[in-house]
Amino acid sequence: MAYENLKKQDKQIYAAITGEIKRQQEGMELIASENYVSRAVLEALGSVFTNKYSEGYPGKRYYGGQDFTDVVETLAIERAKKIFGAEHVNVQPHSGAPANMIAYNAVLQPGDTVLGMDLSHGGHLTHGHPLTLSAHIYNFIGYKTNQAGEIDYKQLEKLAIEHKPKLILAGFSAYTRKLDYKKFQAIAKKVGAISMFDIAHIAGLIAGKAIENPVPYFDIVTTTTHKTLRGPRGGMIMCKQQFAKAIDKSAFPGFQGGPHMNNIAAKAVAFGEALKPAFKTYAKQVIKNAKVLETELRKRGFEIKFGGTDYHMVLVDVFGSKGITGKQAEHALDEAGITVNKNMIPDDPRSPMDPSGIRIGVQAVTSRGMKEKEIKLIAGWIEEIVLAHDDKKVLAQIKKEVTTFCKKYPIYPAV
Ligand code: DSN
Repeated sequence: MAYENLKKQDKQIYAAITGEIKRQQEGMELIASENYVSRAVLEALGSVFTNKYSEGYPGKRYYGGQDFTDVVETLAIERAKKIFGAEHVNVQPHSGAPANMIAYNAVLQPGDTVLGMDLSHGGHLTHGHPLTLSAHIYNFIGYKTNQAGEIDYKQLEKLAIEHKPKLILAGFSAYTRKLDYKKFQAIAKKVGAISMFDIAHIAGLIAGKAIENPVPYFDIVTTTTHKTLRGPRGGMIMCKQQFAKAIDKSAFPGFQGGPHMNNIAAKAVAFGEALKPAFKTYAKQVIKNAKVLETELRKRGFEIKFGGTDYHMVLVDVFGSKGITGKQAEHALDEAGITVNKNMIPDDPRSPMDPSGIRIGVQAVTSRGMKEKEIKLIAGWIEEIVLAHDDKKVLAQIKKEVTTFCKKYPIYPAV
């Protein structure tokens, strides 16, 4: 990638960007929420659309000069509708947290009750964690997983009947099992609640038809566009027609100002990619790779939470399995060139800053072309690193091996 102007004008930022390119090329990226966008997506992101204000929606803007913004936003919407079969799509949310806030604001009044999944059981911060703004405005009640590690639908139903929530929220950032859409929907219907699913982690698996599409089942579906969906950093909301006006009004003028049209152009490009047959192959390979990782780690004595994975990631109890904390494991893996994040496990006896688990996702390495054979090697490295977590020499040696290996799978060749 050429950055000639930047190189001349701003050496510090140029150095940081080229350093980051090198880091991404040479490192093994296993954070479950990251991916590599295509060059075409990068070009759209870096386009002149960043210069343009376009408050409003296609055909109904507050400023002039919208000939081409309307083209890209309409294409993004139409492509998203085609991928997910959505009745209505809003592509303006800047990211996942604002998308959720916009959705809440569209259908809730301050003080309304929401049932959301507990963070330590695999939910997400924006689904009711006390430190978030939404938790200050709405009354969140958390549901959990059962002993078998699956969503406890009985508890969910009991809580729904007891608390009569206005909204029941599904979605997860670490939970790895398939959701029973019909059961979830039936509980929402029984108590007259609106149903919402935050599919941020699994949007690409749905787009690639590797798992069933939940969009027809739920009233509102929010997502980010940059995880398994492999688009630019951003958010999106899909909903049934009856919520369309409320969602659009809540996004603008309710919550955001001008949409980031360079980002929306990049979303449109990524959605175009997700509609191609190659994306189906990718999504299926992601799940195959995650299954191999689960099996290989289990063979090596790691406990996989939730009883396994149906998606792109596994949650591993490193403290329970190997006696090192999630933070220690994250640091040791980092030193050896493998990036993951420490993560709470259900009912974690440890703290969020030094929890028992690590979360490992394979969607980014799958984008680099890694398959079952490579995943087995990765599992072997993870074991070696965890066992030798205190030994700097061993970690440095593994880093050399990981770097050499990653260079064989270039993310952006010939930078
Ligand atoms: N940070 C994202 C994740 O890692 O799941 C979502 O908040």
